[in-house]
Amino acid sequence: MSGFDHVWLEANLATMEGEGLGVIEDGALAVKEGRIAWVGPRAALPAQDAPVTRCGGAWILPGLIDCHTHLVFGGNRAAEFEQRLAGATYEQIARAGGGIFSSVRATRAASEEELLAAATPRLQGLMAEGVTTVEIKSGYGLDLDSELKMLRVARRLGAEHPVEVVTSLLAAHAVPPDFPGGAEAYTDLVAGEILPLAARAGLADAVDAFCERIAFSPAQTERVFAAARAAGLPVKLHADQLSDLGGAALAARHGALSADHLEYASPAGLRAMAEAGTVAVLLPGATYFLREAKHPDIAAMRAAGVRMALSTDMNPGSSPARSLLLMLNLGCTLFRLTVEEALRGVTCHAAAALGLADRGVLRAGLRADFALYGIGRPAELCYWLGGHPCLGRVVGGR
Ligand code: DI6
Ligand code: FE
Repeated sequence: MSGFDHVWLEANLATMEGEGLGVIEDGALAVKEGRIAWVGPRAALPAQDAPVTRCGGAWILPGLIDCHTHLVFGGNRAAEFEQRLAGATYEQIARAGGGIFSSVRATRAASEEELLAAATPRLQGLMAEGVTTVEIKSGYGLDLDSELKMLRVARRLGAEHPVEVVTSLLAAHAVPPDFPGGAEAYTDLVAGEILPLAARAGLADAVDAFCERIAFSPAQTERVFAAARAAGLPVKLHADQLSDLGGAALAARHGALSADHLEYASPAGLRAMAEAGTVAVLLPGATYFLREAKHPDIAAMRAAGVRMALSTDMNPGSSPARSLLLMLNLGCTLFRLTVEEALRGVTCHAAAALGLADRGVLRAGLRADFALYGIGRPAELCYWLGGHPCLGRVVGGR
């Protein structure tokens, strides 16, 4: 008799293992001590006497992973949305001291409790869709105390909810407008002080930066990455979102886990990413919300063999997207991803974008993180615009 803790039966499984979606119809999945202990066709399930959940033909997928969010922030930017509707551009608003800086002011002014209260429903909305792992970035503090405050809030969100939170320090998100010495001096502060202290406090799992004309140059980004390496932290990059600064190749050169956005990335940059194993994180919510006409070069990504992940980029300025399922639809509709690409983008490839080898696939030995959906076929997850087909989630076997 196999000593499982719990078994799910009468489910169709999209394991994401091997070719296609790794579908097992009429499958079974068994869990022991927080890990998947067995997965396969029900007919092959070993004799066992664990408690059973009958799924009535529901589909089970690996728990969804939102691998790029800025979901901790003060205030919101609905007023700027109105300005943009009246004709202002995102870059104009940013250069006039709005944009990221209005969120910085609101985030600095907010207490840890206030940030936590504002972020909680955003996180819960993702969880209700079947998300079991969420990456959360800092980047609206832009000073030591406020960046650490954001990361502490992210850690508390993970501790207080049945979801795994992974943090990225994004102190190099924007140069504070009033900063003496400008971008160079602020880069010194990030690389010399904020990053080492965040690392020492155990608050950052990775380091991110925004390499862009309105943010940090490639040389400044490299200094931040050098500090990350010294602190033993992996890196990722907001790369080539608004212009081609060679961010994709820079990320690849530094062995980044991911390079994200990539609207303007060159085919050569994408090839460098494929060689380095750097995942391309696609953020169609930002493309859509900014009405960006330039789309990431999916054909070049396919040709290069870059793994593609898909994420909300949930943030108050460029992608107030609170639904990862909606991003599946946008990824397919705007970028012409296949259903398989989109679903891998929020499971196994999203796990790779976070450097997590223990999830994203339904496989014995991995974390028992999965979600159940009341759908007839996996394509439904990409097809509906809105709606909540998620019937339940299991995180770490619970
Ligand atoms: N790129 C983005 O799309 C977000 N940050 C970044 O580096 C936008 C952040 C914001 O507008 O608040
Ligand atoms: Fe972002």
